[in-house]
Amino acid sequence: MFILSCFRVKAYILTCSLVFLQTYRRNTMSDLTAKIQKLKKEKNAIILAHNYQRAEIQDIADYVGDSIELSRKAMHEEDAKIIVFCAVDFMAQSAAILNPTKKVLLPTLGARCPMAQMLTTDEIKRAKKKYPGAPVVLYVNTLAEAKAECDVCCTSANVVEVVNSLNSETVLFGPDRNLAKYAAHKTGKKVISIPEHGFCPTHLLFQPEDVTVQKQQHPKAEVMAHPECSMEMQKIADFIGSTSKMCRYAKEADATEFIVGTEDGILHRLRKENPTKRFYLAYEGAVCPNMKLTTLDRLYASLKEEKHIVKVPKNASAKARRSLERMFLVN
Ligand code: CIZ
Ligand code: SF4
Repeated sequence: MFILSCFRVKAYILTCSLVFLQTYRRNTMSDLTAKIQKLKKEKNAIILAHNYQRAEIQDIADYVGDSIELSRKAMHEEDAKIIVFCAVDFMAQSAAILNPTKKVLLPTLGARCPMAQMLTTDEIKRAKKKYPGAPVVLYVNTLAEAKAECDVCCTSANVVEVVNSLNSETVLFGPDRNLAKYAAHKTGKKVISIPEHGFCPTHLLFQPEDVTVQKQQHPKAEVMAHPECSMEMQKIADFIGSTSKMCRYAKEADATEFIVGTEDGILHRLRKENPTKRFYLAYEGAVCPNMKLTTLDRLYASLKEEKHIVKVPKNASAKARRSLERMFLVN
């Protein structure tokens, strides 16, 4: 009896501590949110957030979207003096390239996309020599110097249209080999990956076996997969598309349950936009650590100290801009 009482007292203390911590965290978060909102007005800034950002960052943002939606938003922004880009390096770079009169801030310097680092300019030059005349299409997940070496950029939302727009049956494509295979499958063209094995470490985590387990628990759920996933994952998916396309598909589909094969941040948006539908991550660990580096604290510090300003070397910027603009002409 005595032991049971002690156990209950301990459990009670633990519950109280957890409630206290949660309330403290909520209060801190709402304090920070209010401070960010105030600073944003004072500094005439807008906040753009990628679909893979933390829920609280998405909630405070003026606009949430995928890389092409955010690039368009940044490009057409007229009023704001500062654009705080809550995402990873290459996306903020695109904003700085497309709207050079604005101060573009990346809240966390270390927020780098590992896939974007996988393709060097030397590798592109070598591939061009090996396949003379073949146009080079680069996923926007590349650094400005690489974009400067290509003919046109694309995103996962418009890759098929971009590859189809080229008057060539052979296309060099980098850095994501899965997106290259997806493009080849959809267009019937020969799409050569540069480098041969570029990949997204987060999307690589999805395995068809995990989907099988999820399917047993949610037999009516449809499977959505990102084209950065392996071909095995793409083969078992009911729908393959970018995050913006997944959002549209989930809204319009008759299905009410979905197993989602992309980074976990998208669940927040999917659930917010479809409160009556259910979404399950195909693999619980599919979290991009780089996207999650941006926290409310860092966003606040970024706005307050106006750091870290995204700077792109002039020469690379002008050429990369041309590759991005060509993409916008297609779609
Ligand atoms: O294009 C993007 O924003 C990325 C990296 C993923 C997606 O499909 O939205
Ligand atoms: Fe890069 Fe993959 Fe993270 Fe997107 S999810 S930023 S492609 S590592």
